[in-house]
Amino acid sequence: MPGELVLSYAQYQTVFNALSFALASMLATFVFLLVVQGRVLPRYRQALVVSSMVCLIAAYHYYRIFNSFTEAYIANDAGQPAQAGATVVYSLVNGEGFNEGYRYVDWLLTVPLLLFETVAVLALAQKTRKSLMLKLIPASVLMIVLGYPGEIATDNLTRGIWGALSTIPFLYILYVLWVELSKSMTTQPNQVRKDLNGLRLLLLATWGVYPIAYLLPQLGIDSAEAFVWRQVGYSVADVLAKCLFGLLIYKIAREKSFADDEAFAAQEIKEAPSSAR
Ligand code: RET
Repeated sequence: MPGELVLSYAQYQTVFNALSFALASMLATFVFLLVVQGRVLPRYRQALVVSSMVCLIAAYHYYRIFNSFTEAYIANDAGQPAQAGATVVYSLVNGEGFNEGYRYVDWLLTVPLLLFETVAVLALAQKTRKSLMLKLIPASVLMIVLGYPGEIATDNLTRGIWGALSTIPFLYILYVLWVELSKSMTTQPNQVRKDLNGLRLLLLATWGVYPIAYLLPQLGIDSAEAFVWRQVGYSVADVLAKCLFGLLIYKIAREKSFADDEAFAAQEIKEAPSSAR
């Protein structure tokens, strides 16, 4: 049972700080992506709006996850000041379990939106876009819905079975995205092509962290350690997959705006100090 987890002072602080870091990153990126809307052509703005929505949705969920964590674990020496290195341990308060469900609800909303923004920034023909979304969105919902029963399972066999089922749509999404991004790369300007390649690698590297973090309990790692590293893994991967990814989408949208419209590029370059180009 997760209720039996006991965290050391350092383990508690590690999770606390990882969640706090993720919350701050989501809020800051949300504001940034809203403010820079006018720095790209209108046809790319939807990708940026969706990207900032992803960060706001995630910020809300990180706030809930953070509260759920601090309410679920209390110091066993409540009342005395905690000190680094002291033998303070934190255990779950009965009945106030840590809710892992927030992450899955978050992914259920943000993963389809992330896929949408990726396809939107490519500015493909309407028909191609639609057929891509029809493949990617159901697959992403399936991936998350199949992962959840395993995440809250208390035995490794159940966890493994749901994890394996969830991996099928996961691999399908990566395959479709890889092929589509490669196809559209051939028709893009040079710098955009480089950035799309970066986007592709970032996607592969960060999305790959989720199944690994999920697998930790299966690898025979102590359950408190597995819990801590899973929280850190999911949080860092979320910051990369949402914030860094959103910033890269902005960079691509801006480069494509410049390539599409010389007058816009000239205007922007005239107004911006060289450091902001
Ligand atoms: C689960 C269950 C185990 C198997 C796999 C998983 C994949 C999860 C992924 C989540 C991606 C989330 C993102 C969120 C950012 O907003 C569900 C952990 C394959 C890939 C990108």
